[in-house]
Amino acid sequence: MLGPQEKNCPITHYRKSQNIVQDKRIWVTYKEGVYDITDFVIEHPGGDQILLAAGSSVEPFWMLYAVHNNPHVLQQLEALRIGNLSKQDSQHSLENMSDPYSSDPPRHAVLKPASVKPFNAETPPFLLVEQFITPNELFYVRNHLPVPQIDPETYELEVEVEGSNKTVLLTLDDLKKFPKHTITATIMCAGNRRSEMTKEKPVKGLNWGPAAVGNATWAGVRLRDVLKKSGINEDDKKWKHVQFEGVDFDPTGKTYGASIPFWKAIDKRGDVILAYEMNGSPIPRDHGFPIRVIVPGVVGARNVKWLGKITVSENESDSHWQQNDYKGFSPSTNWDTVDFSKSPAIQELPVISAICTPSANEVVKVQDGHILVKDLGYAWSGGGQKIVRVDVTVDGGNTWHIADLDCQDAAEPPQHWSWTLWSARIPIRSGIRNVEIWAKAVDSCYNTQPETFRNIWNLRGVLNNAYHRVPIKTQ
Ligand SMILES: Nc1nc2c(c(=O)[nH]1)N[C@H]1C(S)=C(S)[C@@H](COP(=O)(O)O)O[C@H]1N2
Ligand SMILES: [Mo]
Repeated sequence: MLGPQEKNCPITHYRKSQNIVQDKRIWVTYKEGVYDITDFVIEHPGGDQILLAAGSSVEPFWMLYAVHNNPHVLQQLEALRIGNLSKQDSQHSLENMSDPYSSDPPRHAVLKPASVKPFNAETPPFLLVEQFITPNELFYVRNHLPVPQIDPETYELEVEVEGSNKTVLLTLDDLKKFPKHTITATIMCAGNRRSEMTKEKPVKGLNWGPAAVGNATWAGVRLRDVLKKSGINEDDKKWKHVQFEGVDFDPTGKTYGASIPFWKAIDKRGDVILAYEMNGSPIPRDHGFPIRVIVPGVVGARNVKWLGKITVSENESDSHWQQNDYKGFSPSTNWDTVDFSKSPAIQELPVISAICTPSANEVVKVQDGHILVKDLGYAWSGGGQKIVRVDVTVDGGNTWHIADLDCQDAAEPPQHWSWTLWSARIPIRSGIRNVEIWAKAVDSCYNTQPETFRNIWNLRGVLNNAYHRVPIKTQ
């Protein structure tokens, strides 16, 4: 086997740029094989997750990032094999492995997973638009790592003010002593509707349909109150960001993390809460039990679950998910040219809508020359903007019909955090059997959706807000 000096090597020598300086070889093992992945890493500057396994077996990492454990990757790896472990060594590595997902919670059977380990699943679209408030057990789940097991009796949230040597520890009881604040807010994954963008040109990421989104009533304490109690002066210009860390972690001990701008965290009207309830119940384990930050109007990724630590800082979170993911790029940026440091992290999401029923190729009845679609879809805009109109067409935009906004919160912008559910009665010319319904929404800033994915395509498949188009058959 390879000596210990190689074992300690590689990660620190890796440079994430075009001019990689690589003075040591990087190897991993898989089952009994030993593989030299140095050239692979140099040629794939984005594919750095394999580096987590450098110097050891990739199996524990593939148990975490199960998407990489597929025939295509195995084939690539096979080409890099440089030797074999002794029988004893490979037996040893297998015995030391246990499934980090074995204590994940049970899930409702209607949540059809896009990936199981980590668990990711969206609500069936037709159920999504049945209710203004998405029931907890149907709410989409987006986990990057195993669900941590947290004992609420011993749980403590750490609040750090950078540079002050001061940390405050708050138990669940301490938190519940702050005034309770309740908001209804939509949470949406940046990758919602990615499956449509990827048809334009392949993108990397989970193949979400239109239902990686949900609307819930969240109750907890205002982040603003907790920060002020921790000695933060809201007018102090020094503070630029508030960072959050979950207690879910990868095999190197790195936790999930993200940050939001300080103004959003401290603003009276920002409504950021440390939530302990979701729709009147303790937050379910999949959604962040016992405490999760809810940042209304802001992309799902910043709504950190299983919150362990808050840091008030001059800097953004340095986590992978803040720095090297969840950012938008030009349609011409590819994996060779992408520079994550050049794009800002996504915060407020742009206006979006989706048709949830009928589904593609469903047969819809024509009555009195119209199709009547109840609970057709949802529309939402980030930044607390409200939906002011949803337009629908079945003739490629020659004529637009204004949808009925059936369900909408009374809150005014920029504190309108919930989605709008809408329906429409659309005239259909007689004899036409195949039609495509298109929908687009307009928000209270008069921002609207782009017509196609062509000019908003981005390599990570985020911000998928082109007109939603659903082909149906009429009868
Ligand atoms: N600690 C932690 N927080 C997290 C995540 C995670 O993996 N770990 N996923 C984020 C992402 S990308 C999204 S879209 C939302 C999903 O929230 P949900 O699972 O409650 O729907 O949680 C965010 N918060
Ligand atoms: Mo997400």
